[in-house]
Amino acid sequence: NVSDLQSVKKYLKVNYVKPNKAYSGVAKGKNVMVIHLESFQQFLIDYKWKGKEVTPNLNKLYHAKNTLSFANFYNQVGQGKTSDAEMMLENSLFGLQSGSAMSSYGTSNTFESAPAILKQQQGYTTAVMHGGAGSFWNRNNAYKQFGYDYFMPLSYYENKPKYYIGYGLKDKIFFSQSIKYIERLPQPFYLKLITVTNHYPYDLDKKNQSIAKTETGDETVDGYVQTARYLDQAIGQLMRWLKKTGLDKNTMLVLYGDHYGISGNHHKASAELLKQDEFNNFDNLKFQRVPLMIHLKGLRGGVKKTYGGEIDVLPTLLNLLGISNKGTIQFGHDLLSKDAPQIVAQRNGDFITPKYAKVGSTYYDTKTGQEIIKPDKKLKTELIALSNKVTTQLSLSDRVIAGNLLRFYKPKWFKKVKPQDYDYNEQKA
Ligand code: GP9
Ligand code: MN
Repeated sequence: NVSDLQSVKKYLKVNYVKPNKAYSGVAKGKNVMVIHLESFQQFLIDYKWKGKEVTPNLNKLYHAKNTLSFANFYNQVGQGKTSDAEMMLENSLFGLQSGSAMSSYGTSNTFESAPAILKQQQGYTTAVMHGGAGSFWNRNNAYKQFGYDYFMPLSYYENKPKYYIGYGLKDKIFFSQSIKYIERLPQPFYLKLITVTNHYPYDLDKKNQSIAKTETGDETVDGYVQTARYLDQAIGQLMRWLKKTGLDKNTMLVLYGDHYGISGNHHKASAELLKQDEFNNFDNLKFQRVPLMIHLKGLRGGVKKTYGGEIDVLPTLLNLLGISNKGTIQFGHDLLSKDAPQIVAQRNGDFITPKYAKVGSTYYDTKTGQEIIKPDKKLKTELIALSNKVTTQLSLSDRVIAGNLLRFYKPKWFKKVKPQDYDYNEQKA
């Protein structure tokens, strides 16, 4: 009820951090192109296999002087996987403890999402393109609640058996067919492109394999570098097109990995990939790092060490776009803020900070990776406080979603999104 919303508001007010002024509005009025890198982990950046970079295009982008890159950026998804990542990026709300928030609440809940904010505040046209089924993760309904003007799923694309693998069109085909839609989008636009080829089980047709499989002997792991390479090439192709058309000059690219590609069931193979003797639960926590890169002509970039996660993307972007998130129901913080709290929650209550980490009931020293066996009283209190902070944050976010609390939230500057205003007309255009 309304009083639940009051407690959430109070919590967010107390924990608010001021965004970094030096970056406020530096991307104002620019197009925003969010590229969802399916199952793409941070360790792939600069990773070499048999002497060759696996992802040369993304590596170049990662190190470019006009790219803000985050070396300690974590995925925070739960069972909702891709949809949890989307939920966090669009709303700065966590996915749920079990199931998918987008599936369970995406049809009926009120949201105050990125596309609606950008539309209302700065006249953006908003769209999602994805070479997979529109109903997957309930996107066709949830995007209406988020206020997306357009959603182009698979039905908008020419499909042939050889174009398609796993969950959708192969990324290169998806991007090249998306061009005609991107060209027609009124600017400024906020566009999300959801890739899918780098998805378990990492199958790829021979013709598109341009790097050898790894040799851990773990079947579910060894194809990963091949599909990651393919995704990288697709990105390279898209970036060349952006440059050719000049769109790169007024478009901010935001690339992020949604979640792990190699699950915690493959410790042995993971150790081998990382050339480590062992791979423990703490290594697996660090394995949850995914890339976040924000690229724009003229942007003052660099590789940032700040600890953060998917929940923080929206506040960071809004600041870059010159939109204040003060008073909003967002659980993340501007990653560029000097006061960023740097406590990264995992959906199960595990966490990592620059100093400490928790997996299950075990605490670790983040710097050394050593277990903290017998913390003194002061440290123990500090660790428990961190742990409580994480659980509070998660459970308040859960309350917002399970209680549909945003329906009570009526700031002067925001008009409630009406899903019936949108019709994605799932037919070939
Ligand atoms: C399918 C895709 C996959 O449309 O987004 O979702 P995932 O299995 O990664 O959650
Ligand atoms: Mn995914």
